[in-house]
This record gives sequence, structure tokens and C-alpha cells, in this order.
Amino acid sequence: MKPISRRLFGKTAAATAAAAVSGISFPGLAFGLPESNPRSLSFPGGFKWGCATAAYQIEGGAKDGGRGPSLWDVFSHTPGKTHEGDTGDVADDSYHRYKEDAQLLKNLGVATYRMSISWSRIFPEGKGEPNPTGVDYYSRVVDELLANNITPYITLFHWDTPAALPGGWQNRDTSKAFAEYAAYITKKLGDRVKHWMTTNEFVCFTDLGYFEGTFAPGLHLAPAQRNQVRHHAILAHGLAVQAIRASTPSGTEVGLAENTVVFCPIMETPEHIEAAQKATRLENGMFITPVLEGKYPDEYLQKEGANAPKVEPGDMEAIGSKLDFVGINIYTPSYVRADSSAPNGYVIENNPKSYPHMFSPWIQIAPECLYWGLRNVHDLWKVPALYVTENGTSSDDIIRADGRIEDTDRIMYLRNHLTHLHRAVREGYPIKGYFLWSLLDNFEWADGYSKRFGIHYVDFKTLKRTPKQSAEWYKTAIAHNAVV
Ligand code: PNW
Repeated sequence: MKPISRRLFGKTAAATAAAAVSGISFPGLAFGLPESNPRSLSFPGGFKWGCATAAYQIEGGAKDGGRGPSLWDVFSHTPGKTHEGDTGDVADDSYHRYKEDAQLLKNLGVATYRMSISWSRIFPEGKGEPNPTGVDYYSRVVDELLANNITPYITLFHWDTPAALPGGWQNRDTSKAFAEYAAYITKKLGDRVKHWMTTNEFVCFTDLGYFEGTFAPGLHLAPAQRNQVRHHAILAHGLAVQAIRASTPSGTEVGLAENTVVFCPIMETPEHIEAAQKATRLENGMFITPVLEGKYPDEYLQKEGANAPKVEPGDMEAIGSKLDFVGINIYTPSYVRADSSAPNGYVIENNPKSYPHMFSPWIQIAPECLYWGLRNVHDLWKVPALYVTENGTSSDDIIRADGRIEDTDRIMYLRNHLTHLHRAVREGYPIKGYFLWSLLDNFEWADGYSKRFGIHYVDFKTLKRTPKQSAEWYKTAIAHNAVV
């Protein structure tokens, strides 16, 4: 890692010019003190600020343009599965309003936009005959973004498995179908799209879908079958990495968006920091660890015993395919303590009931999770580049009589997280960008429309978008390239 003093952060134009002329450095400016806001924590030039969304959560147009149903269409239409039976049939109607959404992004001043493609718009049956109308739709979205100077980062799979695929992720053939879809669509868009993420958050579409039953398809499989579903998911990722490399020009960057469980050391002392690293490696032993090491940790295989996944020759090589970047979705922490008497040398602490949380109770407030989430992954695996592919929160937004939408708790949450992101950047971790979840209020899965994560308010009756205070805050942060 480069010593911090050698990096110039947020240099003023005058300082840059002076340094260029004289060759001297300005130690006092090393962390950047933009003249307009001398107290702010500034980010390096070129840091990529963005927003994130996902197809099923914003598009609507569920039956438009030849789209086939996904497991989430089936699940959300099954009584009792989502909040008040909410579905993604209309969502934010971004299928028809993508130009308006591009203007929202432009107005924020973001450099990048993370979106996903609905697999069943491209292959309505999951495989076989592609649907040109679906391809054309995403081609137009990409063109619209590029015309507005916004770089698309595209996730190929954000949980909307085509319903026609027999057995979904229980079937190994789904991994192969995914790789074929990845090859096809990246070839179509790869002339303009240079950043691809295979999958989003393995645990949510495997464990929550097939074991906990709270997400589509709502099953409660036994551990051995669950572990096989997990294996098919990471295999799909690996096969897709290979497929994307084969069908896109050089210079294309491939990664994924994963929500590793984030372990913060209970104290910042060497033994607890080491414990947090160990926990990161072992507790994510079914997902990110095999992806970055090309093998399951022995501890995971031993723990699962007879339930361990069946692995075929070549699987682990595919799963461990080299990545250009790792994206991490970070919302909430776990704490870990070193304990030499515990089996793996650490104990995971339970947060007490009094632990503060946001409007979604699972988002417990500990902004240092942003720092440790990035640091643990890099300390363990030395990845070439890191992104925060999601960070944000729900809020019980207040609508004022004059139409202003106040979400000061979201601003508080984001500002504190960015402060800890800044720490990781300042220490030299190769963090290239940050995607705020989310551009818009949207279909929050099993919580339906009851939890709003957007920095733009969406009236789900009229579909009108209104910037919240947090949008103004984010726009200001981007303009200053600093925590504001
Ligand atoms: C992520 N949990 O999901 C997803 O990538 C987004 O689609 C989603 O809208 C966002 O976070 C906010 O929830 C998660 O219950 C959903 O622990 C639920 C959990 C974690 C992540």
C-alpha cells in the first residue's frame, strides 16, 4: 500500500499547478482541504460516485416487450408472501421512464449507475430463443446513460430467476443457462458496457429463497440441498466470468456484488483485528471465500460433513476465476472477539436488543462496518479493486406541507458511512467507487413498498419522483468530492 503522504487528495487547482511547476509536494494538503469547505474529508480525484438499482425492483412492465415471468413474479403473486401482497408488476415503471431516471442521475452529478438486467426479458424461458425486444430495451437504456455521461455498471442477475427454468437453482443446468445468457447479453452490449457484475448477494437468492423461505421461491430445503443450491450459485458466477471474458473485448472489467457478512473487531487491537479477518474468511466460506480462493475452506466442508456440496471436476477452477474487482454491499455489522479457547479462535458477539437501528430493523447502525467490510476483504485476498456496490437505508420519510421530503436520518446514516469509507480510502485500500442504494424508492422484496430506500421519493400512485433532502445532500457531496 502506498504511504498516505505520497497521495494528494482533493488538491486545489492552484496547488496542483504549483506542484507541477516546482515539483514540490504540499504535506498540509495531503488529505485535501477544499477551499469551499475546509473541514470536509475529501476523496481522491476520479473517485466514482454512483447510485444503484435492480431490474425487478424498479422496472415494472412485467409483461411488456415479451418478458417472461421470474420466480419473483410468481412469489409476489402468491398470497401472504410479500407485505400486503405487493408485487413488482408496476414498481417505478422505469421500463417506460428510464429517460426521466437518467435525468435524475444527471442532476445528482453521478459518474456511474449500477443497474441490473432482467434475465427473462432477454430469455423469456431462461434459455433457448432470445427476445430481441428485451435486448433493444437495455441497449436504449445504455445509450441514454452514455449520452448523459453516466457509465453503466451492469449486474446480470439480481434475483429474478426465469420461472421457466426447471428446479431453479436446485438444478445445476441453471448455472449453465446463466453462463449462456451472460455470454449472449455481454456480447450484445459489450461494445458500450465495460463493467459487469455477475450476481448480487448469493445468500439472498440461495439461503433466503431455498432455506429460510422468506424470498422467492419460498422453499425450506434440508441443509444438503441448500448447500447444493449455494454451490450452483457460485458455479453460475464462475461460469459467467469465463463466458463474459470470452465474449467481450479486452479492457472489460468483471466482478460481482456480494454481501459478505461484515465483521468489526470488538476493539482495534491486533488479536481482535485478526479474529475479524478469520471470521470473514470462515463465515463467508460458502460464498466469497471459494470465489476468491478457488476452494471451499476445510472448516466449511468439515462443518457441513455429509451435507457438503457435490463438486464436479472443473467447478472450483471456474468458481475461482480471476476477477477485476470485488463489489461489496454493506449495510450493517457483526462484531467479533478473539478467544483462543473457541474452535476457530473467535466468538461472534450478539448485538443487544438496545442496539440502535434504522427503519428496517435489520439495519443496525455502526458506520465502521463500511471500513471493516472493505478492509477485511482486502487484507485477506488483496483484490485488484474494490467498490461499495450498495450502501444506504430505509427511512420513514416526512412529507412537509410545502412538498419537501425530510429524511435527516438517512443523511445521518450516509454521512457517517462515508466518513468510514474515507478512512479506508485514506489508508490506501484500492476503492474505486461507491454506489448509493438507492436512486429511487422501489419494490423492497418481501417488504413490498413499505420500506423506502430511495433518495428520490416515488409516489406509487402517480409514479412522480421527487428528490428528498438526501438527494440534495448527495449531490453536494459529489460536487465537493467530500463528506459534507
Ligand atoms: C440488498 N437482510 O438486499 C439488495 O441487494 C437490494 O436489492 C435491497 O433492496 C437492499 O439490499 C436493501 O434491502 C438485502 O434482510 C435485503 O439482511 C435484505 C437483507 C440484506 C440485503
